[in-house]
Amino acid sequence: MTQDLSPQPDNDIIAAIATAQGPGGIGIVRLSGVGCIALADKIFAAHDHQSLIGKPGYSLTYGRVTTGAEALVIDEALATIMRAPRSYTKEDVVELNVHGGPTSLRRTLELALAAGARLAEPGEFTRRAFLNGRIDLTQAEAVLDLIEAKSKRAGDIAIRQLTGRLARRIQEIETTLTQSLVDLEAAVDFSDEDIEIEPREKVMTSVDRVAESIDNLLAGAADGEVIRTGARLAIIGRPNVGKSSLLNALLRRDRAIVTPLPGTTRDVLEETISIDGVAFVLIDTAGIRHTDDVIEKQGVARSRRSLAEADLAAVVVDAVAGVGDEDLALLAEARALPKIVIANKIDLLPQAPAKPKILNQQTGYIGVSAKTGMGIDRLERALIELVFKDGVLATDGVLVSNARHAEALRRTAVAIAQARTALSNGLSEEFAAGEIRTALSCVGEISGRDVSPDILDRIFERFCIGK
Ligand SMILES: Nc1nc2c(ncn2[C@@H]2O[C@H](COP(=O)(O)OP(=O)(O)OP(=O)(O)O)[C@@H](O)[C@H]2O)c(=O)[nH]1
Ligand SMILES: [Mg+2]
Repeated sequence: MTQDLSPQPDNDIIAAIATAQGPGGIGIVRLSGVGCIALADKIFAAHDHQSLIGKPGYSLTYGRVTTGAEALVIDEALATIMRAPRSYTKEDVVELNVHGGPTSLRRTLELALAAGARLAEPGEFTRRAFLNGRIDLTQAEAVLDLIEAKSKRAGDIAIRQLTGRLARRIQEIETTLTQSLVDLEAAVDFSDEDIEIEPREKVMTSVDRVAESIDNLLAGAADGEVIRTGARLAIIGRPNVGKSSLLNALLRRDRAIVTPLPGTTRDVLEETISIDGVAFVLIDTAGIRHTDDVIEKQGVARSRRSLAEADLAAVVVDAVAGVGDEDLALLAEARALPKIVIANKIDLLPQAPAKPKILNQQTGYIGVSAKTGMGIDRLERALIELVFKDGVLATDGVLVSNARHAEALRRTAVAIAQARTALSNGLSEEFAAGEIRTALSCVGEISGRDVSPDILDRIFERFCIGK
């Protein structure tokens, strides 16, 4: 797509509270757009009696937020001035640091609105940063990922993406594909003339390189997504095997009710923990068995639903009783998921149990005691191994963590493969050129170079107002 078809940013003055709701030491009202510094002058009186409009970029001015007319003081404040294009949005930006808490912030915002600003839409500051070309779409999305990061690793991926690592890889792909397209089009245009262009080999080599780069990106995509969102681990098993005790042991606090009575847990309970910097959502469920109890029946149905929605399953069995038919039936129910069998209550055995022969080789088996904490570290390591392929946590390379990106990359790869086939089968360059154009439009969705306003709306509506 040509640059002028891409959506153009508004540059009217937008305003929003940029900090979290609730009381806090400091809260920030942010303004962006042409004329926002002059607007800030109307609601801010500097201690040195000078106007903000005369201040340089990246300066901080002490003063007060006041209503213009009666000069009623709302709060003490510091005004930060950032001048276009050296700001978050590439526009003039003013940030008024007032005291946190709803009153000062809301009154300051209302004054800004009364002075002519418009309330920002969710994500509108970041959207402007994207539309003004300061960041690409992967970086804009990384802002949200970073804000929402549930674990250290998720934060690591987000910050890498925010600093443009994925953006650069996508750009390399775009550049190579664009060059290939130019070469192919030249070959089409000059096909009648007797000039020596041998674009086929050149394009095939380039296209192979791009295909390899996409394969590498896609190889880690599933792991990246899990790191970003957290892995959902359903803890299932017969009643009384110690599922709730295990949840408590992993959390290291008494979260779930534990009793010697089978059928204690009725509702599904979720808690997030971080193992080796990765978030796991632990889901404690009602023990699965046949029952006529109305409440327990609903609990069992919910257990099954949790299992269906999980990424991983931990099938808990009683170490003393061993793996019985009912446990095997549960394992079969969890067959679609990566899973581990946890033999709990090993404190009641003289020695740790061996893995039963009936379990297949892929299914991990680990003995623990939720009561004494024995084996819990090993279980944590096993859970990390269960989700991630070798080495993904060690890599500091580019990790695709967003399903939208992975999906567009897959379509890019398909188009490239078709271009490759067309070329090696000796079809006219025009076929290949058509496929390369499709591939370019798919990668363009990732960078945001070629993206529809709908997709942009969908991405930015997930942001909060003020970001
Ligand atoms: N000795 C021993 N007892 C345990 C262990 N883990 C749990 N228990 C006991 O087993 C009983 C059942 O534990 P829960 O954690 O409530 O079991 P559950 O699987 O959640 O049971 P339901 O919610 O009824 O399905 C309780 O009396 C626990 O104290 C363990 O590792 N060793
Ligand atoms: Mg329970």
